[in-house]
Amino acid sequence: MRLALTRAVGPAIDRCALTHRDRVPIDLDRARAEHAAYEDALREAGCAVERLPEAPDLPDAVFVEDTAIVLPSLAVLTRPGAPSRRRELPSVERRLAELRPVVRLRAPATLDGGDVLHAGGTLWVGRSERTNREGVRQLRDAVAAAGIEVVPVPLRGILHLKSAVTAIGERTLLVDPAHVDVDAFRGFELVAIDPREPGAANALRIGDRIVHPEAFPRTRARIEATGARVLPVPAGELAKAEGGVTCCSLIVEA
Ligand code: CIR
Repeated sequence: MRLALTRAVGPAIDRCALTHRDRVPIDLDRARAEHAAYEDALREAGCAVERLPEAPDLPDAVFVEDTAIVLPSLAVLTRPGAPSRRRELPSVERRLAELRPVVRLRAPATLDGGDVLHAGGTLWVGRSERTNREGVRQLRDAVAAAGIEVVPVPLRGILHLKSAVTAIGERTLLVDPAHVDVDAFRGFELVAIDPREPGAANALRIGDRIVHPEAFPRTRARIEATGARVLPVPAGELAKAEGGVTCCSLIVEA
């Protein structure tokens, strides 16, 4: 079974953390409708969707991806780079501890799950404003026993690594070369986003399906040209909170 852990969009979303975007009003009803459509896409991709407890006073709690790295043999609870987000962790830890042994990152480490791309048996970790050197080091220690390598990747002008690179196949990555040096990913087949669609590099691969924002049809055509099957979803309101499709779930192979 494949489980997708999500969390409802909370009423405080308007007070979300922002790094590379200006604050604009977020329509809560529309954001909730988008989130429901996203959860439907997760179900269509074969996931059982389970919501974590609501966290109405935590603006960014819908972006559950940042709180943990879930691997087959363990889960690593992160220490998000934005201090406002650390209160999201206890409810995630409680649920993950029922599913996997959980290892915690500790201060002074900071690391957001959005910076961690699991591809080709390696964890590629963005060195962003949210993820520091100690975060990379502690993650490397945590997964060494599982035989997983950790490779840091420099970023330019973007929140997280997975805002710029995501997996759309076993050995195929969707990339935005404006924000990451793609030479880091030699050995993968690289599909660049359409340059008229900034933000299109964040895709969520679940089995043979790719959940991807419907606002990027040109990039969708490039993904489909690889033979992948895309599930387009509305994602414009949560994008105003600097969130994408990977951010809103933790996928657990149960
Ligand atoms: C934040 O800045 O932390 C949130 N407003 C957005 C987090 C998006 N998460 C992700 O890309 N993994």
